[in-house]
Amino acid sequence: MIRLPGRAEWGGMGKTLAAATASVALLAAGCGGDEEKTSSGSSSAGAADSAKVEIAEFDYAPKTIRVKAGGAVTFTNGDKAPHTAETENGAKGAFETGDLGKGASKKVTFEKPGRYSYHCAFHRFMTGAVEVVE
Ligand SMILES: [Cu+2]
Repeated sequence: MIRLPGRAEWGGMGKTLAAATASVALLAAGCGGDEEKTSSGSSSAGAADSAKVEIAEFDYAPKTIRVKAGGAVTFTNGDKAPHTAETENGAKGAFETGDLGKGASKKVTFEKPGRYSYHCAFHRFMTGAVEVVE
């Protein structure tokens, strides 16, 4: 009979711990959802009709660029090394700038909303994304 309260106490603690873990998980899930809502909500308002991506030191800046549907992104290479910006073969909304030498630029128009991940054909570690919003 003396052990019973002890057991009950442990049971209670277990429950508390489980509840705490559950609420942490909920909190994390809630945060992710909110963040996504916030970013997509503010994205269309902040998106421009045209945007620029500068290529320098084997990187795209900014890494993710946002434009309105029907808008254009101009890719300009500031490196001595040639670069491209292109999607995977067969990707939805595929595009490619072709080889860009130093100082060269290419304007790409995006008609359909979506996220277009791209990379450099010569340097696969160079990656970026264009987000096209309504
Ligand atoms: Cu490159």
